[in-house]
Amino acid sequence: MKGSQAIIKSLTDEGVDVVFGYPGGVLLPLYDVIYDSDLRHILVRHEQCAAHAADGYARASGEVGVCIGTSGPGATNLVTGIANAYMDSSPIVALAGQVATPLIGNDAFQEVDTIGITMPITKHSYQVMAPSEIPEMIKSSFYIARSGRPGPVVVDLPKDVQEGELEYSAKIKIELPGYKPTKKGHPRQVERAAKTIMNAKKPVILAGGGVIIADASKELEKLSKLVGAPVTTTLMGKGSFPEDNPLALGMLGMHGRKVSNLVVDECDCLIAIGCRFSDRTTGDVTKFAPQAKIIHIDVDPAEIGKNVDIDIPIVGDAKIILSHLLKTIKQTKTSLISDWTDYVKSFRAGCMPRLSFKDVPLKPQQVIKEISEAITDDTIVTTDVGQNQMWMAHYFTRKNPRTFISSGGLGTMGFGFPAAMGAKVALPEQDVVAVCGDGGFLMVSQDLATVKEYDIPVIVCVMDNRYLGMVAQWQRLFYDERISHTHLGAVPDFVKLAKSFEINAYKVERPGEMKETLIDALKSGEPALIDVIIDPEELLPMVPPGCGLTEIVGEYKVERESPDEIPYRPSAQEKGGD
Ligand SMILES: Cc1ncc(C[n+]2csc(CCOP(=O)(O)OP(=O)(O)O)c2C)c(N)n1
Repeated sequence: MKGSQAIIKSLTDEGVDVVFGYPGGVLLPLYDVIYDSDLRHILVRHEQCAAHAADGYARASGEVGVCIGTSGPGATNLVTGIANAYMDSSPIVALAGQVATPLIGNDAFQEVDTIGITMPITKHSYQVMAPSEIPEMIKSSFYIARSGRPGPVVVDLPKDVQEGELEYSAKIKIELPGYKPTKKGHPRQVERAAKTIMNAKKPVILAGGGVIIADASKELEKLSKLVGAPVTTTLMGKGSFPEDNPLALGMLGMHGRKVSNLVVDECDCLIAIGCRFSDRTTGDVTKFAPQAKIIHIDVDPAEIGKNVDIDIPIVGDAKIILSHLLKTIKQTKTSLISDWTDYVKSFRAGCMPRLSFKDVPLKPQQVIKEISEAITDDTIVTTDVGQNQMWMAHYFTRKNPRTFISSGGLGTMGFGFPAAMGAKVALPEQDVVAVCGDGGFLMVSQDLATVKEYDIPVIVCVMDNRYLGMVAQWQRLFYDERISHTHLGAVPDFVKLAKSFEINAYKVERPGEMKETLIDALKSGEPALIDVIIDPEELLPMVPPGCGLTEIVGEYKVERESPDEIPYRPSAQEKGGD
């Protein structure tokens, strides 16, 4: 068969039934095969949206998402989405067209060095130089993208390789010397961790996105219950632990919940699972969890000790390691439920943020409260980047994994809407709502055409403050309120913009309107945009860059109980355990 046919066959053999793409000259052979294949191709209106949609598809479903872009500008337009997937460990395969092999290196029309550009932001990249390499390279790409710590893989496809002939054999053996992700944690390390947890008086769990990727939420809940440890999460870990559990503290870090930041400051044992201790999570690392022994469970050995010194590293799959840890702790038969748990629960109850406001323009807290009332626990919510994202991370609560999708590591404005599109394509039975800022949404608004043409009923809520809100917030707090180039002005009218794409659109301005409008929009079964006019002056409390987690500025005063007031918790040994 032809190389282009082998590409499609390899994709369908991997179980791919949908791709997000945008064609071009060097992709003509591939698109000619797509024309009458069973593969569903969604023509986005910008390649960046193809990559984000593939990423949203992957995060919602746990399956590899696929995007396609042509050589040169098509490939460079994919780059932001690839980097975004890389930073957040999301499994996507990006197929990029390339000029014909004899032209590579000639600065041919629409030639860029896609492999060179994407090498630092991919888990792996392949340039296919002969048609016969296609089946193995595509199979390997999917294996690499989804195994170990997931991530993006680029496959660079020269035009003549797509046109050439090969013998396709269904029996493909992949050989990846040196790539053997560790799954089981080292038993001695697991034992050491179990002992440390048993001896801790004030344990806390920090759950990252790795818990969701490893499908380890049940094990996480069991561990929290067994040892009485409260759970805080990173942005990526939101949804890994039900936030209605009295031991759920919410997000940690720069824009985290006060209770999380103070409890991590006080804990004597931090069990970090599937997280990478980003600066947004830790604040000043020299002040991070100063009293704690830190246990770090992660599938990627490169993360151990990268940002924070670790006392007990355990490399492997979070689900497998947590099961092992649970078994080891249970064998000691010591009750670990402690006064610390009660203390944290009451501290948490005293720190719950206020969400009800009657103000006009609307307070984002009120909007988020109404969004929460309009949706179910299964609704997938994506966010964009900026204040809208941090408000959602801070005030909005989630119970289930894979229901909160946000751009964590790269912080990519323009992610929320196309990611929602991808999530909806992956899971059409689930409601999908994107919460975006006005600046970020405008970066990708052309893809309203895509959701219209393909009837992808996502609801976009534009938090319309006419500012690049998060940057303006920093200008207000740290640059003497000198609002330099962050005011967006009066255009566009988002309702008119949506209507020009024949998308249903609503404006929300008063308390009570958001809930009703969102319920109606979801019921309609059609894509919709809700333009939510919010207070442009609203600030979220935060830890200034370079400060420790307790140095919160903004709305809250830091009122810390003295550590002496924390009830004493006898160690396992003192209780007669081992
Ligand atoms: C592509 C990109 N460009 C610039 C930034 C820097 N940045 C971070 S937040 C932000 C403001 C976002 O404004 P908006 O989308 O209106 O959301 P808001 O903060 O008002 O909720 C900017 C410019 C970014 N994160 N991504």
